[in-house]
Amino acid sequence: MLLSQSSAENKTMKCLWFSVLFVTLCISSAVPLLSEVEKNEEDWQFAETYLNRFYKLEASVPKDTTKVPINYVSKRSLSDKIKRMQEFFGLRVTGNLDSATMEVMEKPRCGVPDVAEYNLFPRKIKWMKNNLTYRITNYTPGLQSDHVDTAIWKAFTVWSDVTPLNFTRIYEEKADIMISFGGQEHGDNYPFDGPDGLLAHAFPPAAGIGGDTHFDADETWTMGPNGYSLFLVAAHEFGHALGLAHSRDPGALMYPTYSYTSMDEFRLSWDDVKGIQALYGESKKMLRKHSSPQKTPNRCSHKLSFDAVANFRGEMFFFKDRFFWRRNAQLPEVELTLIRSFWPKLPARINAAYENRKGDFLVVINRNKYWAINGYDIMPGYPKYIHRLGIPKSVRKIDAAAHIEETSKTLFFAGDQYWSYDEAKRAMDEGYPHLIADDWPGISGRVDAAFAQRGYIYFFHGPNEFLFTIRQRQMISVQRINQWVGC
Ligand SMILES: [Ca+2]
Ligand SMILES: [Ca+2]
Ligand SMILES: [Zn+2]
Ligand SMILES: [Zn+2]
Repeated sequence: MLLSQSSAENKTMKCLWFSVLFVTLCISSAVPLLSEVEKNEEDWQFAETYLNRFYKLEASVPKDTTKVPINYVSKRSLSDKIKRMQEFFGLRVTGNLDSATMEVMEKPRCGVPDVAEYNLFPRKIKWMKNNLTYRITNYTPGLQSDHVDTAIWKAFTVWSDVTPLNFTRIYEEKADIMISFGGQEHGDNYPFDGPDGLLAHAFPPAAGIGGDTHFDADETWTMGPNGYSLFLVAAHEFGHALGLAHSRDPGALMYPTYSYTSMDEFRLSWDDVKGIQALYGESKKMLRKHSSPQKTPNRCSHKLSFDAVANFRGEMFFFKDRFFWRRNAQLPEVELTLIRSFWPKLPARINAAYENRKGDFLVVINRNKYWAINGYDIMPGYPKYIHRLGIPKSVRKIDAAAHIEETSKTLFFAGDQYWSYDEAKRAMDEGYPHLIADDWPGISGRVDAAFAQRGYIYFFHGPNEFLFTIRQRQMISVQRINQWVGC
């Protein structure tokens, strides 16, 4: 299976080295990502990345970057870039991410990774003082003023917690960071665009307009998951106001696209902390425990382990911490994505997952609850408790799950035991649990993740993967898991 995947990858790679005009020939076999028609968050993120990489439209900004705000972009403002890209390829110019456009985008993206970054600050631009002032000059109708004050203050503490920076609010005269809500043209010749699209922008550190941060007054600003979290967008914008550019780390606050986390759950990533400390140094203050930075998993780490592994609609998903890697045989790059950017309502982490192919849904399990997912949607009625499947209530956490298509059985692993659930009969098989070690000789104790395919079952434990035949229960190979995620 691995062999056929890599030969498909090789073919794709070769296509890429021909001129762009041949791209359409190579992509005819490209499989749709998650579903045939809908173009959603993932597609838009993908397109945004593509356009920034291949259509360096930001290059048209003036040399003096302190006079140019950094836009926080979501969907609509991409449409102009898409139009230019469609013109170039002789596609129908719609400004929409239609299938033909997506297909063309899918190819070039694979072959030229990591070229143009979002680096809008070629020089180190920073404040030459650690005590900065801010002023909130107006409010937005949708959000109570004390909520705005809280969100803004919390957003500053994100950065003051990890640096020697102090932020003091003032109520009159000019502050270093002037904060305002404005709709459309709001006085700086960088108009906003109504709901969605541009959300906010901030000017890099400098006198005058430098550091100033503007929020689009036409957005639905909130303190929670609906609309846009003012706290999250403000924390991101203040990163720019302090001199940070965008990050390519999908776990970073300074990643260019918006993905919801609650104010209480929020933590900076190591990438953000490294970035800001490179400018201002470390904090002398005690790091608050909950604010210690989060790491983004490294696919090449010798200590890499997976939380859960599942197939879904022909792609493989490897869950790790807040993220998953997605492996598609047609795409040479294995992409790392935040779980929440796909499924904002899921818990931040997943313990086990499996595909129910007949039902065409993915089941993800966190502790003793499970969710059924169809594409980007959580199916109604979830989460449910695993005890409803017949697993004893004493089991508080499922470690791994694997669905065997041929027999319609789903195996649930917890500790050193496992259960076999008959999906056709919707009942637990008699005689379970069994000890994992009894039935799968060579596996001692628990497993991190498992998945089954074409008569084989893969167990993951720490950095190793154990491959068994399902019928004979015979171990065939042991391998490092890094190869699955492109290392
Ligand atoms: Ca907008
Ligand atoms: Ca697991
Ligand atoms: Zn930004
Ligand atoms: Zn502005």
